[in-house]
Amino acid sequence: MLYIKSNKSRAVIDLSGIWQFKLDDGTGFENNWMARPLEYADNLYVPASYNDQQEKLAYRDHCGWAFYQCTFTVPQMLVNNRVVLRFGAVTHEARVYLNGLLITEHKGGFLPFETEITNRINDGENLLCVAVSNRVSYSTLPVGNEHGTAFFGSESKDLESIRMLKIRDRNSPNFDFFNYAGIHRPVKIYTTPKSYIKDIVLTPDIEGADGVVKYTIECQGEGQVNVIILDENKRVVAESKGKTGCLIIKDAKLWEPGNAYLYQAIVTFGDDCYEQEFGVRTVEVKGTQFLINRKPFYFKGFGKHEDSDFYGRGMNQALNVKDISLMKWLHANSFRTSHYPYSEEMMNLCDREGIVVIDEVPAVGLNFGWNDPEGGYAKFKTTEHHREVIQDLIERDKNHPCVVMWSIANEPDTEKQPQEAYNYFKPLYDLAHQLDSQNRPVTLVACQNDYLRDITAPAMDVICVNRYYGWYELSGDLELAGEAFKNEMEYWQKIKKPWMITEYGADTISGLHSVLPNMWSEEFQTEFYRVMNSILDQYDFVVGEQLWNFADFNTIQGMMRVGGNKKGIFTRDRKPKLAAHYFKDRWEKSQR
Ligand code: BDP
Repeated sequence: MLYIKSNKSRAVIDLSGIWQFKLDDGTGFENNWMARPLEYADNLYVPASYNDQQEKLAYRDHCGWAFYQCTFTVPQMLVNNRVVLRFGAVTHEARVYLNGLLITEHKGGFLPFETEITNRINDGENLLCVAVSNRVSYSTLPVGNEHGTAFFGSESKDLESIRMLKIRDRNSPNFDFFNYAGIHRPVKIYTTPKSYIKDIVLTPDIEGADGVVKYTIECQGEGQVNVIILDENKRVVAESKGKTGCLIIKDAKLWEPGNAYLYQAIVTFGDDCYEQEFGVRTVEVKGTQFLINRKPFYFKGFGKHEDSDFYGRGMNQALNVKDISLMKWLHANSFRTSHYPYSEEMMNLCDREGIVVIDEVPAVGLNFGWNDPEGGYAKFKTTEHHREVIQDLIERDKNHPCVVMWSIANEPDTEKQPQEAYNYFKPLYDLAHQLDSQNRPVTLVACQNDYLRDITAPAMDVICVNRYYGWYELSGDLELAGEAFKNEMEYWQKIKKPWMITEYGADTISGLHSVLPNMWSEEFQTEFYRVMNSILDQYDFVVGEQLWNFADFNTIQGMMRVGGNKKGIFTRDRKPKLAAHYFKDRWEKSQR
């Protein structure tokens, strides 16, 4: 799916701004709220989560549908074009109504969707209504507890009335980040000519000093395809005709981590044209190495979240710019889009800034129910949707040079019923390979208690593991934690595959200090990393360290979370903790 751009053949209308918003009271659909202006609605900003925009418990704790509305008018000069309505992401499920009629529905909160509205728009003002559900269940990704109810009380008959009182519909996410919801990414209307370019697939390779770019252009309607490649000085460096072909860029400048170089493929088809940026770079796994442009690459970076004050999980471009700037300050080179695809705008920025990305689908929470007879993957009704999100992610991000690996899940249970887990994930691993014309490595981020039983993580191209020795296990005892970690590394060494740590960390209250490394203090977090890193440094098969987390982030309330998850090396408002200075020094001096 192409990103939205305005150019000489395409126009864009951005619907970002203040929309009308109202939580469903259970009668919204029945009373046709979609068809007329919402009564007693609030003014909320789009794109952003609705949860933190006003001081309302109901906004924080809502479970179910909510309604958004805005109006728009398409300028007369555009109406002879094909007109498309596109959503960057609506979390987690959307039903879209135009002038009272359902025009599209979408499941999944982190990927774009669009629908043509050419013949549906009125001459004058149009009423757009988006119903949004934040429910997570056994069939959504991320996964939530099916009933979304809380049970609290005793099974005893005497207490029946108390028990009943405590049961209510509520969100019960099976993941450690706040279940932010709403219209999270831009809503835009764009036009194309009636015959138009539908998709562009670029597959770069390197031969000697040259870049070799295979291409496929998908078009709708009649026309001739032309492709020219421009370098960063807007000089034509290659040209071709036809829907498929191969372009040679002589003495190509490579897209390198930390040193991005972007070419533009200018595709024309009849009256339509589209400029697709891309980089010339290769990615492969060889032996125990991860190679970018045939050179060993070592990941230094983070697991992150899209999470900030007021916006919640809504796109925040100033913060994206800030985060990349902080990464560069730290001499980091990469992050994983834990635990869902990030905005297209962030991916574009990473392309330009040379930040390397592990691109993850929203498959988090596939880790309970193993011991009940109906449990395991039979309990999750996610297989089809899991295929869809892998397909849609690759369709969206295939041309990004910053993406070097796909992650098909975070911390699924891969050990209690190892064969069942393998049977679930192996076809998804194969699917990702099959769909990606660049054939990037595919991984799954594991967190086994008993790694000896796991046959899924070792079947991936890179073994990615999350570890919390010293925090959740062997809490506070860094000496023993180091020994346990070392012991485990001896096991992984024998598997002879590239291996990286994709999460390790300790909750840390900014400003809490202690001379000795006591848990929750800034000194402990720093010491924790020193101990773990000293072990990582002993092994050549380790291809990266991505700590958890870049910054503190919001979670559900719970006794393990003090105002959210505090494992950031930055606070939520991006103030460094001691560990940030430690990593800056480590990565600056790193020879890997
Ligand atoms: C890991 C999860 C991550 C959590 C982290 C933690 O992948 O989402 O936030 O643990 O507990 O298990 O901090």
